[in-house]
Amino acid sequence: MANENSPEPSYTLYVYYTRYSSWGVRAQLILEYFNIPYKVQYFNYTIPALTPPHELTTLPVLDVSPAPGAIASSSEEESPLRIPDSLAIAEFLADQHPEKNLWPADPQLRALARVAAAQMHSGFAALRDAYPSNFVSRFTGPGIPFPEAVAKDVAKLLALWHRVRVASSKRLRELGETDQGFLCGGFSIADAFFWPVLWRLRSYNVPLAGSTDEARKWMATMWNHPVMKAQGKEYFRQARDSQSHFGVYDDLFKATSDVTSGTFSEDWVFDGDIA
Ligand SMILES: N[C@@H](CCC(=O)N[C@@H](CS)C(=O)NCC(=O)O)C(=O)O
Repeated sequence: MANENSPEPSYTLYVYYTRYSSWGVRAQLILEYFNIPYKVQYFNYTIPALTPPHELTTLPVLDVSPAPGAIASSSEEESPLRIPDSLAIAEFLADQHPEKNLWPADPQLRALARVAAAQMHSGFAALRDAYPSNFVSRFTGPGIPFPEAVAKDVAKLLALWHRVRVASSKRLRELGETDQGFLCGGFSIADAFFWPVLWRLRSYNVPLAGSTDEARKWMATMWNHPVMKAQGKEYFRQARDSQSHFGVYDDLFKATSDVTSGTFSEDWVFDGDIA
């Protein structure tokens, strides 16, 4: 907690417009959910004036400036700590704010959450490649590709959410703790890591027929939570600014006659299915 004796460092998040972001949005959601103050600068690599400077090679990047009053003896020491990876950002914030439990406090739940986040961080390549993150856009129709590798990733994802929810509910019962319905009970880094995947399922009208009640309840918990709803509003706010447009993603199926391209309404509600 910030106080006179331990002033907080200040955070600046550099990200592509988060309405399309699959990595940076995780860091932003963690900052937002846990109410950690930060500044944000959005970039757009399709508009020359809005591309990130060369020293920001991959985004997201979190710059951590020393707390006011921290004395540095040279300009080099005054430069911010630069963290260019969403998982490393999440871990740093968890270390920096232990009282906020960015990871679950219980070691067993924490292990479940870490495994889930690690799987998302390094897996699901077919799903990610096929369906770029795009919060506002809605694509429907038989022309949306659903190759076997993507179907396998979707099945794996739904099974992972089911498995983690079942194991967490059991552990929370053993501990006598309230289950808030997130992957490991309370919202954690693990949930943030899957947030942009939820949009992918929504944007590309992915069938959820293989999902269990547990997996669907988790999806509903995410979609219906006020913080995630507020973030949704932020993505629509970005969409009203032409500087945020990545035409390449919005026009993905421009040449495909059996895909209808549109946008979601801001008050869309998850009712257990996407379509
Ligand atoms: N593992 C990284 C992946 C970041 C990533 O691939 N970022 C993309 C944008 S969403 C990027 O900057 N790509 C440009 C590049 O790799 O040069 C993370 O989690 O932060």
